[in-house]
Amino acid sequence: MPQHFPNVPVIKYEGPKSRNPFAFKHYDANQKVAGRRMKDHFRFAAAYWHVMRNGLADPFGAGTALMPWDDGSDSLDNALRRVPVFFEFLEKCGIDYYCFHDRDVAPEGATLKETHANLARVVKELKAHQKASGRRLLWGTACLFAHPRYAQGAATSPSADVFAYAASQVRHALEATKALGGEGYVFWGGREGYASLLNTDMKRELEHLAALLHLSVEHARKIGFKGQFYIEPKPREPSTHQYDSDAAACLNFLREHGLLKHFKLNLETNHATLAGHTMEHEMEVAIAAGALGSVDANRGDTLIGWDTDQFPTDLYLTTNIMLRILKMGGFTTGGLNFDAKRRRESHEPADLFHAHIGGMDAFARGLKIADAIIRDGRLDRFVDRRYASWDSGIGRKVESGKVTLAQLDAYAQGIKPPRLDSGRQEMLENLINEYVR
Ligand code: XLS
Ligand code: NI
Ligand code: NI
Repeated sequence: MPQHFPNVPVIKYEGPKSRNPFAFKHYDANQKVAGRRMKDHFRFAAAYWHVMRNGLADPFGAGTALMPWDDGSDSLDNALRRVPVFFEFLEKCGIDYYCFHDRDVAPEGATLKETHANLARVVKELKAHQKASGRRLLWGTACLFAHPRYAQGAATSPSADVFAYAASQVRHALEATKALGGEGYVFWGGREGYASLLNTDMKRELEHLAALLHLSVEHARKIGFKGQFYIEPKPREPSTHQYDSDAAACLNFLREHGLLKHFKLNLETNHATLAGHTMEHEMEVAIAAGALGSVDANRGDTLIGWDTDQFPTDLYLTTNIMLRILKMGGFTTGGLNFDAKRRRESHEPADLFHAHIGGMDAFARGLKIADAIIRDGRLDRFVDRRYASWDSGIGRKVESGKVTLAQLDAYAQGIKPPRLDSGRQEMLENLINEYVR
């Protein structure tokens, strides 16, 4: 293996007593939990844009990240040199999957044709490294937000020519994803939204967004791409108002435009919190619609309120996520993609490893805790009992659509005033705390 991270060993599981910062304390890839190996529960992925391309700049200052393998240029050679570094990272960290945007891996050329040729060249390199290392592509996507041409949107731009450019990019990103055996393709809205309604025809923009998604689905069918399509909700940043603001808004949009059978959601924790929801809330909304596909694993900082994309280390968060993934029966095409970056102060290459190790260990604990809570059964039993009045009698009749409003009126007038049992929130919080330790 080449040595771009000479001071970092291959990360191994050493158990909870280990004090080695370059070891997993809880993530033991092949250990079985709830009948499945940990690695198969999580299907961890690393994000090319954060690991390789995030220089750790913020709105007030330049990047700080040390990347000795990168000459800082936007050349194709530099892009090709990054590939082996990334795969060395994946292998040392024991991460099986990755995700990328077209522009993370390959630079924009002087013409659109050259841009596509650059991508094709880097895809060749990625393919060779996937083959040599056994790593796989969880999903690909097109960056339809960084270039100034997309300043007013991509599919929702007022310019039809910009729409055509976006379509061209999606076509090539989709074909690259297929060539790499990608298991999914993501649409994150980027700048699909608006800053002012004074200059915006919202209905028309939304129809154009749906048109791009339909065209992409059709093209996927034509080229034989069998991967899952996802939409990734996010409420604001960069646009003031993003059309894909949260899970419910995305599901409504997909339903309205006849796209729900082709798409699932890729939910990101920091986007959920920016939308004023919890990740658990967003997951419940998606699961109820049979549309939870994949997760961008990170967390925000309530004291800052941006998409800070921090690594997930909170055990309540990972427990809550894993409770829902277990109940859903696990991922199929999706996985846990660390859409997360180090803090600007953590600028050394070794910090990439500390960050991912921490996220993986936090999810391993979340999985073990969630499994223990499910096996304990009290939480599920409590919820079942809370809704028991719907299992028979009048509740059952309502649920099966066998009652009229007049019959309910007659029923209500014939019973004693209803009394409620306690919701026992605090008792249940205590129950969770029996396991989160
Ligand atoms: C940005 C998004 C982005 C998507 C992929 O906030 O999270 O990184 O995951 O375009
Ligand atoms: Ni994301
Ligand atoms: Ni994000």
